[in-house]
Amino acid sequence: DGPSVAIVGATGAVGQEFLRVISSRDFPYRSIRLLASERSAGKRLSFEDREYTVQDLAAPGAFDGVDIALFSAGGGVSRAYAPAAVASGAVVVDNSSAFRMDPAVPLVIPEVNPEAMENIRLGKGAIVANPNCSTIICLMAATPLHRHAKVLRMVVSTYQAASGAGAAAMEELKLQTQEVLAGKAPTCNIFSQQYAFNIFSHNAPILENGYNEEEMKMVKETRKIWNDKDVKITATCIRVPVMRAHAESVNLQFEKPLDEDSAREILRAAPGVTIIDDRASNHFPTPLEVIGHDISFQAHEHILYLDFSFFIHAKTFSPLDQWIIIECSRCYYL
Ligand code: 2RA
Repeated sequence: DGPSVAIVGATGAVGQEFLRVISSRDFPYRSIRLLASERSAGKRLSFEDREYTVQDLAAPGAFDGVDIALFSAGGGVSRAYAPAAVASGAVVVDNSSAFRMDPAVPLVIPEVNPEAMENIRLGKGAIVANPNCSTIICLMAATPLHRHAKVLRMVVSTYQAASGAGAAAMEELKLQTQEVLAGKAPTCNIFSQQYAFNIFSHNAPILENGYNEEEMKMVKETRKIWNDKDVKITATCIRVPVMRAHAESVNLQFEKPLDEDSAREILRAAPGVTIIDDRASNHFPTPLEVIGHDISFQAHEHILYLDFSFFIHAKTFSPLDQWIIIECSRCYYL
C-alpha cells in the first residue's frame, strides 16, 4: 500500500524517464496517475503491462488522493499547478526551475543533501525542487570533496546532450543528421542553427552579465546547496550533438591541500559516483556507455569528468606565499 504517484508531463522525455526509473527501482507505488496538458489528455500510454489514459492536469480533482506529484512540464506549469497538488495533500518534487531559488523550498540532490528535506518530513512544506541536471552531476562529485577540503573556486565546462532540450530536440538531431548526410538543408525548428555535426553555446537566453541562464543556474544552485554565497564559480555550457548523457569537466581550487589518493578515497565512498579512470587504455566513460544506467533519480544519464588541479601552498617554494597550480591528474567520474 505504497504512495499514489502522479507524473505531471507524463508524455515528455523526462516524464517517460520518471516512469523508467520508478520501474527500474521497483518503486512501491500504490497507483500511478499520468497528467499532462489538455493537448495530450486522452493519449494512451502503457507502463508495467498496464494501459493508462493521460488525464488533463487542469481538470477539477486532478490531484485528489495523490501522495507524490513528480512535475516536469516547464516552470509555468509547476507554478500554476504545484500549489493545487499541495492543496490536495501531495508532496511535489519539481524538476523545473520554478521554485529552485525560493528560500522556503529545499533544493535537493538525494545523494548530496537529503537533510535539506527535513521540513518536508516534519510536514512543514510540501515542495522539493530538483536542481538543474548539469548542477546535479557536478555536485555529486564536487560536494564530497568540498566537505573535506572546502572548494574556493570551481570552473565548469559542460557538454550537454539533446535530451536536456527534450524529446523534440532529440528527434530534430536525428532528422538533421539524416538530412545533412543526404546533402539536404537541416530542419531547424528547436534550435536556431544546425545541431548535427556541430556544437554551440547552450541555447538558454543570455543574461545581462553575459552568462546564459544555464550557466547561472550552476552558480546560483551550487551556492544554495552548499549554503556558501562566497564560493567562486564560473560555467560554460555547450550543446553537443549527442542524444543523451551530459558530460562535464570540473576544475576545483581547494582551501587546503588535497592529495589525489585522498580525493579518490572520498569519491570512491561518495553515493552515486563511480570512478572510471583506465589510463592504460585511455578509456573513460562515454555517453553511449552510460545511457540507461540508473545513477540517481534524475532525468538524464550523466557523466562527469573531474579534472583535479591541486593548490599546494607555496610557502616551501617561495617567501611570497603564492599559490601555485599543479595539475595532478585528470580523473573521470561517471
Ligand atoms: C538542458 N539542463 O540541458 C537543461 C535543461 N534540462 O537544456
